[in-house]
Amino acid sequence: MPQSAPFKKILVANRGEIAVRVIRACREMGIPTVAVFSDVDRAALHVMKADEAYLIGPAAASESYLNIERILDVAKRSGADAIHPGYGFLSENAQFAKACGEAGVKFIGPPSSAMEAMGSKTRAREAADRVSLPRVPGSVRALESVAQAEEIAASVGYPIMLKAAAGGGGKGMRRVDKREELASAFAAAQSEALRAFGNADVYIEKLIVQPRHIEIQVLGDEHGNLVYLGERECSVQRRHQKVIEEAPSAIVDAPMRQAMGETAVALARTAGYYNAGTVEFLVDQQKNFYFLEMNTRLQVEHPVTELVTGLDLVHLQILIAAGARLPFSQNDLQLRGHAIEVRVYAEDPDNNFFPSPGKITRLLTPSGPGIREDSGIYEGWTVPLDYDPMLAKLIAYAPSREQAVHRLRRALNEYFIGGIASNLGLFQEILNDDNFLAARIDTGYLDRLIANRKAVESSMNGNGEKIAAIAAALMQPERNGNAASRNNGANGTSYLGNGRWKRVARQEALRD
Ligand code: MV4
Repeated sequence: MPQSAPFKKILVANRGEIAVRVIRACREMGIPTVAVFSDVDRAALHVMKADEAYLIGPAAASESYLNIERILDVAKRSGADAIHPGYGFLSENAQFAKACGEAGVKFIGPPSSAMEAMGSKTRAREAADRVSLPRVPGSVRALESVAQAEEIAASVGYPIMLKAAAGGGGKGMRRVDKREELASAFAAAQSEALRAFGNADVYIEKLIVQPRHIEIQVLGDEHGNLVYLGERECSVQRRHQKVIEEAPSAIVDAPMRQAMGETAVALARTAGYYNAGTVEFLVDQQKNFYFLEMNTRLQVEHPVTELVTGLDLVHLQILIAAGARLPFSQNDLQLRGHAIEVRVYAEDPDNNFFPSPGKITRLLTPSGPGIREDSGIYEGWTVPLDYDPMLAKLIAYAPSREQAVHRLRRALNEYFIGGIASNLGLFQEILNDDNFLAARIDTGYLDRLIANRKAVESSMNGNGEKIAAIAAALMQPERNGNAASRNNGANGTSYLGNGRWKRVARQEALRD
């Protein structure tokens, strides 16, 4: 801990659990915090946790959490000398980072030049080539004509992906299986990219079949020191929304970690990167890894890296932004244990994951050994429908993957959110699935699990609830005192397991 605080006051330009996470780090470092909030977030948790809070506008993010002028005005009025952007919103907006600098407020993140360099996928691929990194085969620059697209597609081989240079995170992607489909797909991808990003540039990548998504956390100071903090396995996702992340990945061994880590650091170095960043890779079934894109922010899933490295990434981000040198080198870093994070969303897995905002009438949160919960909610609060429906992250840490799974199952069993639907029940299913337990996961894993579950339901002709009740009654004698054999569904909707019904009934009886 430094003698004098690195900043006088930090403005947190975000909401929800990440704003609370940043405020906690500031409090630990003795730095006062300023929260900003929209009309619908007056009673939000981050507002209560900060030392001061300012209204910045209506619910629409474009008029509040994305409003650069309003946020910088609050920084000036409150006397904040640094801004932490969290993730999402303005966190990867190079213009915002620049505007902070011009207003004399330190942006806690990478330089705007590095954000710009990595914000364009084609520029990022050029950077990858400059330092000879393995990237997904395909075109480096934007395609200029159908003829050129056909030539490149033929040389890498079908199927291919057309991707928007300004895209990312799955937006503006299109799969093409054969030459006959290319011309029309190319035109459609261009107009889609223009509409979505204001930039029609499209490039080609070879399609990687059933890839894993594995990413490397990097951290650098403003003096040119850069390290990698191991990988995160993020393959369990749905519609480009990560659902479970873990560290380390079951398929990455020490040599592979080193190769991916050194690759990630080389890319960060060529972009003049500092502060926290993440280099994403696709990993094919032969464990070849390919650079995909770089995220120039602190990520949602940073806690799993914190747990296995023993570091506090937000503390480090703040110290780095104040000009400190990294307090360790690559050789000092050791990974220890296994961490698994689940993202708790206000959405209904039994209704096509439809968002389910509303009032939280009852909240029982897990704790105990090896459990961390990063949350932006509290009992009695109404989840607004205007933002991402992520409520909280639950993270289990244990010496091994198997023990982390057991710990996470136990914690999920303690978790109860009343009044709104959540995806808590889905995690019990995943954590009891043989493929997940054997770490046989790729980016299509969760879609297959959900499709499979739908097929089972329809084979029961809509009698699932009755069949479950009969099964539960039949199995009752063995189930008594055998918690491990229970198969719990979502809160209040059990597929099997009479014990769970009784418990939910007890909890519901407590409701207002
Ligand atoms: C791919 C791919 C297969 N081959 N690129 C989706 C998110 C975006 N960052 C890139 N994505 C993909 N790019 C090639 N050449 C498969 C995906 C992909 C994916 C990647 C990461 C995490 C989840 C995913 C889900 C579906 C597809």
